[in-house]
Amino acid sequence: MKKQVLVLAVTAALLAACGKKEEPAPVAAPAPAPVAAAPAAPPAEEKVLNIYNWPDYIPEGMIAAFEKETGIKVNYDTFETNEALHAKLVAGNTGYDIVVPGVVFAKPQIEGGLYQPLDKAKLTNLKNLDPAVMQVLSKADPDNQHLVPWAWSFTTVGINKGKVEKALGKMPMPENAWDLVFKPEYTAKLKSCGIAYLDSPTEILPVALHYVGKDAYSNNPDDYKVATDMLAKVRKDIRMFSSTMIDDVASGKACAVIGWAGDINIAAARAVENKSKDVIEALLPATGATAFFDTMAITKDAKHPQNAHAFIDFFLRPENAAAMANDMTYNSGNLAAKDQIKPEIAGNKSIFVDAEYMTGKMIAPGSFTNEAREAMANAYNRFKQGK
Ligand code: N2P
Repeated sequence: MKKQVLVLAVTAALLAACGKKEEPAPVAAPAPAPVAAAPAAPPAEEKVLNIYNWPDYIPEGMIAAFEKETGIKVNYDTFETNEALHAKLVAGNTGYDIVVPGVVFAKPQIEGGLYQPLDKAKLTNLKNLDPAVMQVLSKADPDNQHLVPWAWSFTTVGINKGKVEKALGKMPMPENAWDLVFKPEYTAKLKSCGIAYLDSPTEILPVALHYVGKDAYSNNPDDYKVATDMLAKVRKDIRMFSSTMIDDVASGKACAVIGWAGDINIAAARAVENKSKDVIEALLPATGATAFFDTMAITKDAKHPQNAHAFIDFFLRPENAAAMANDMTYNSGNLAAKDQIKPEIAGNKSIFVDAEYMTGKMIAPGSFTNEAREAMANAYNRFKQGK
């Protein structure tokens, strides 16, 4: 009864705010106040949590373990690009409590008021996080008020080694791995075994900009023109655009890709599981790759903020962060998980990247203005359509 009165009170306030003059309907008459009102306690949440994350990005069994421990039912949906998540958030009323934006997009989303600050008192496991990763996130989120890391990796070139070597014939592997996907001499050869690009303007333009000697996070549309002039020359050699290419790479449908190192490593493991002889590798290009950091954030209008905090704190436990690395080949920025990482994962330089490459070559995330993102999307679409 009490709840219904509250809902009606809110409706009445909204109507008043809209300047409507309707008489309240008889059913809306206020119910008698409860005799002794309980002291204000946070309203109990229904045992539900709605999460929106990228595909192939959570260890098997993690959701079930959380549900079992807390009795909270998790609804888990996926999106494939930052652009798709952004459009949904801007449209509003997503129904999601936790979403997982990349920091490049999280900055404008925080500035646009799309997230609520975290209640750090509820996050006892924050202490497990690597201060260096929090420092990266603070560029988008001053004082780390809204974001905690989900996972990080980098956008790079992935290859099916045997297929690429065969397609190149006498041509040696280039010194700079980006040549494989951006230089016509190479793409003309690799076309036969399949080149795949991620399907997102803000994934492809930054690495293309970097390749043509521009700032990967340039906000200048003139630079996009230089990048798309380069891309236009190889357009005919690109077999597919996909942000879910793990199986395509594992099954040999694509031999050279612009993809996420974590996904390329999953494809490598899958090829082994499938007893394929193919060796799949995520490369560390000589000129650098673009690091990305995906983060958990609680939406402004989340209906289950307490459950969201419970899930975030659960995820920050060392064993869960370790599972992200061991099962998903993604690094989660959790220092306390270190001792639980399997040696073959800890030794994989495309997961746990050397300090030298990290500081000398890896390109840190930047940010784009709304106008730049729009110009970038137009440039990318023209390129994709071959115009
Ligand atoms: C999907 C991983 C998404 C990483 N498997 C890019 N943000």
